[in-house]
Amino acid sequence: MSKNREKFNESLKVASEVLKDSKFVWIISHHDADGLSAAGLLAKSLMRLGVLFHIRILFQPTYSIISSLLKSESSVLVFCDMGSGQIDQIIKVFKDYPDRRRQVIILDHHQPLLEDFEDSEIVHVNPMLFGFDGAEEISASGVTYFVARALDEKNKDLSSLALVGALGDKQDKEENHGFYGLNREILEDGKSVGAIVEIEDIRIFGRERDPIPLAVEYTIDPLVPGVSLSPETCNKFLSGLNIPLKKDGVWRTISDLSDEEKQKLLEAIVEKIAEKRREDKTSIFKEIFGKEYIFPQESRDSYTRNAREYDALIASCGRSSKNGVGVSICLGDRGETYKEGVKIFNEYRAKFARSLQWFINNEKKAVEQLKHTQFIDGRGVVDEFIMSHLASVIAINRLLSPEKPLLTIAGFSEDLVKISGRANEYLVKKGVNLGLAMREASTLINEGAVGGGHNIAAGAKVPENLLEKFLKIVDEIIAKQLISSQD
Ligand SMILES: [Mn+2]
Repeated sequence: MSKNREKFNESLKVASEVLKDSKFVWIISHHDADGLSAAGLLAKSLMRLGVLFHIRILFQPTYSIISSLLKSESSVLVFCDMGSGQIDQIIKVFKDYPDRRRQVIILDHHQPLLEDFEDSEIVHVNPMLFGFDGAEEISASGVTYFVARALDEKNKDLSSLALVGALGDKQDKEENHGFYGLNREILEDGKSVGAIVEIEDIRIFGRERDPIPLAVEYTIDPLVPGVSLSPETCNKFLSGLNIPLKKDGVWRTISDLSDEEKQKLLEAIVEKIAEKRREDKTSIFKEIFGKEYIFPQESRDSYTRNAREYDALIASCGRSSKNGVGVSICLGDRGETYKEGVKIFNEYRAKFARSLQWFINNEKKAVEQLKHTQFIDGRGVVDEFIMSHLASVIAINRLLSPEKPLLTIAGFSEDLVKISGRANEYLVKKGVNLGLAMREASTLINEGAVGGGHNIAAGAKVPENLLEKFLKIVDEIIAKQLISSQD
């Protein structure tokens, strides 16, 4: 489908006009970094309009949640980062309860369930309807940003939040970790009003703020084998480089280093990764060097000054079930709530580092091999939200064989387990579609299992007593996908 910008703009205009005329708006959004930034961005633009709002952060909207939300007094409901996959449920509630018909706006970038339907009370804003790539070039925060910009050009300063959301959904897909398409347009807006500065540098967490040893120790994207996660080995590694780590008794940061010193550090890191991964150094270099996005209005010591750190901060709030803190930070709180967010982030970071260390120490024992898949059972060791994050970090750093999809298992509720699946581009090319496999396996075992997602990343929730059966069926389905794509 070719890109139709005009149609996309029309849908933005309709949404913005509905918002302008409203008195009270319910914002319903997702609990990940993209969802939290989208909610904050919309709330901020409504505040500027003088429109009252209420925010509810969800994991997934079900029929009963949608139905109870539509019961509320408010005349307008906005779904952010969700809704396109639940349009059938919204229409069903409208049909089942005609008195609950309300004006609904959907600001989403996921695959739409229904593209053609007639209902003037649903404004569907999704760039995928108009030929744009919702997986890589625009997030829900980006869609929300375009609505905010249609409301008032002055909202261009909110472009920074839109990029935080895009990073939350891993949309820095250009080779140098930059943005393309609609996200790039948002970036240009941000630059034009001085809200965003784009630079190229070593991509190490805390580059403007943290003492160098701390920054290097906590680097996990990419992970520096034998250096990250351990203060002792990290200090040893750094002292071998002969780079002064303090100036006048004060810790230096990555951004304080001279070009020569940076080069030295960069080469040493690439060397360390190359020892473990046996990949060519140019491609490793490309992983660790690239675009950074700075928000100059934020103070130098704040996590919210760097887009990637902002993303990590609010994502940790979502993963720790502290959505309110995440949204408040997006709304601009840099006082007490911000401090609470930093505390949550530090606790999360330490917990995550322990889980990653657990995996690295136990790799052989932790990973079980099936014929066409491999899985890690983290029940009782790693909690649900950390487990799916861990699956991503394992995949990014290629810590396991790329020849088989990885499934991770974590406890979810009393009798349900949560399964996260990660494939890679190589497997997708060979015919693997994890989303389909998870959905099919859930349908086959029936009895309370649900699953689905994208070809490369998917998830399922399965009754604990059927886990073994589920894994076996997924393995068989993957085998079939591999064979049928060879024909
Ligand atoms: Mn999203």
